[in-house]
Amino acid sequence: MLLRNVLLLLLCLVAATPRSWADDGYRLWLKYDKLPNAAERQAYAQGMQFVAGSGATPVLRAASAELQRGLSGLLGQPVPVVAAAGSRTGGVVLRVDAQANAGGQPLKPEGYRIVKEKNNLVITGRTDRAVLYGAFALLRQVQTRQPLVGLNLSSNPRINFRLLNHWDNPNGTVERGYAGSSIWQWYELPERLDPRYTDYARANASIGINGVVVNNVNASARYLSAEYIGKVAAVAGVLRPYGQRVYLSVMWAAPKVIGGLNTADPLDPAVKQWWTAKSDELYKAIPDFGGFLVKANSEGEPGPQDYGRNHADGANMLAQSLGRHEGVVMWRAFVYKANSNGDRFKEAYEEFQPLDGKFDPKVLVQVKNGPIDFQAREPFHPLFGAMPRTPLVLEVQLTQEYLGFATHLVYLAPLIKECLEADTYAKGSGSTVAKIVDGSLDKHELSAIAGVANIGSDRNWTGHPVGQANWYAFGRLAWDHTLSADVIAQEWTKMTLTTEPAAVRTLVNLLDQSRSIYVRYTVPLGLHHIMGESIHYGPQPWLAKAGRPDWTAVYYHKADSIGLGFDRTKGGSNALALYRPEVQQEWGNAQTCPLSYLLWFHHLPWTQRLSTGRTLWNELATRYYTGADSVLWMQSQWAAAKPALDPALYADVAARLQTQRKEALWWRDACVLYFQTFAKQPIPAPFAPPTRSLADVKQLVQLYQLK
Ligand code: BDP
Repeated sequence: MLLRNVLLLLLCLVAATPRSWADDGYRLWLKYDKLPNAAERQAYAQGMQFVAGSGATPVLRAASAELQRGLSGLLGQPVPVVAAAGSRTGGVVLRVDAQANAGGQPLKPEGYRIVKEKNNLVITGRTDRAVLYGAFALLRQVQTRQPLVGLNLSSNPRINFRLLNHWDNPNGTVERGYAGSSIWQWYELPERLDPRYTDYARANASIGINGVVVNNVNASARYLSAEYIGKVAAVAGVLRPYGQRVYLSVMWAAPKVIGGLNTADPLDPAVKQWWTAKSDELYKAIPDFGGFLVKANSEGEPGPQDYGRNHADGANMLAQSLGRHEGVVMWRAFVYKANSNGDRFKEAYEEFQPLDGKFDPKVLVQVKNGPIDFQAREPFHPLFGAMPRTPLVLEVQLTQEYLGFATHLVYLAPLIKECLEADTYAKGSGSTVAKIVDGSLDKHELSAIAGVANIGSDRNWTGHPVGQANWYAFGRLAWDHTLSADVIAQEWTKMTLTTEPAAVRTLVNLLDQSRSIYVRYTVPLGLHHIMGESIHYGPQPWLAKAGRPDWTAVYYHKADSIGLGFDRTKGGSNALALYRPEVQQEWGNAQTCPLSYLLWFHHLPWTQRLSTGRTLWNELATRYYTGADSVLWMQSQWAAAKPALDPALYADVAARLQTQRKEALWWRDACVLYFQTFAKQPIPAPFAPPTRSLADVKQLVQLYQLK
């Protein structure tokens, strides 16, 4: 009796206790918490009483399991999975249909359609993967609280290969990773499969990512050993039901390092044979292996040039080694010669553009969004629009190497969109980077986009909770680059943070502004590459000596007593000549060049009057000051949303914003005080000069360089 009473009491206590654990961010945007409004839940539940049509393949089983999990959570009642709908109606039906189409147009293999049919919601597509994407799209509708009445939703991906690139090493470190260590536990694989791999795969599938390069582009040959192929195959097995293939970054010299050959010359028959055998071995273990990513003859990595061959020789040999297998080779164009004394801006173009038309049909060339290296703002890479006969992969960086690590809140969709929407004029006006990347401009079958992952072993995956928005936004843009940064921010906010309308508006505005604010207090007016040496954190505009001249800051900003900026017009390095005349015309003239790119292309006098009415010096100082003060505005916006936010999550971001403010001041003071030594002008009113000296700030920065 006593025991029964105690048990009863315990039960009551459990039932009465409000959810007491903090939101640790692990569930990302797939939270599936019960919708707050009972009438709304009721309305959804009427048409979602069961999930049917799931049994046939692992992918369909994954889709129905996700729907069951998601809908049960959101609607607060069990939603059973049944084998077939039979005569029942009022449920969600999954259907693979080889004839599936939308509005009379055949769907692409991964495109889906959700339509009402006899009181059921039918998710259809030509493949099970299409249905999986449709399932997540339906969940998104409910998560973002869209009405289902009259729902007729269809969507095709615009880009074929939508990949995350992990810069993860075999020892568990992540190059430029700021969210803990690697999620891949290589030492435990293949025997133990961390449950986290499945949650990772679910998250990727929910945004349409269909491929994962598991290892760093500065690759270890170890991944190509029989032992590691077994480990990679185990990971592939977890990702497969979620529509994702694995790819490997390869080390060019692998035939020497692990193959016992004395050369890695792509034209050497023994080398070719080695790669062919290796590809066969890979496909035996991983029948849907995606292919290779290669960083060659770049930053000290080996490559075909070591043998007097060019990038096409290397890429083509590797592509041919894939033989009858389905995979592709993504060959990176991130190269800049050793001992450059010209303009690094031009180097990738000079090496790759002449190779257009010389690549095997299975090769794609992977190009970073800008010509230097993932700076907070770059003009689009001039290779876009200059290699019409080669499919180009757009590579963007989600990990915030140059954007404040996991400390600064920076929503990256505006950066990615800026590049995608840039007009190359390759085939007249409207030849955007997006149309080059999705293959539509030059009629390529293959198309791909890659995001350097910001994911690690941190419980919340990305370190900064808002880093999750960048993973999310990348996937959504990879699927459909016409979506706006704002719409994506709304989706993510509602799914991840809150659906309370006023808070959503505040938070979305905060996300939308965050990248331009970061640019303002770090690299305004087109300054670039003035960050801390090697770790790439904090300001170091005075950096004048490094391993190479183009690793310094002074190489890029060229401050002197006359003015500031890199002259890339005809009178300077003439890098502008790599762009089409329309672009040259706009950017080549300091009067018409957008202020955001001004110092990328012009060396202007401190006293030059800009379109804002201020002189260059005054505008520069104004931007540093207003940029740093905008972080106060960011703090106030975050605080305004507090009542709608999980308390632990609120506190986490609020604390990071304090660091961000501190470091924005640090950037401001470092840059205005340093550039003032050249401009020799006062800080313009109404701003007060920094209270610390340049020497003070330098000392701070030096600390970060200490090992
Ligand atoms: C640079 C990173 C370096 C990468 C390189 C790359 O600093 O760690 O290896 O890019 O993309 O931005 O290969």
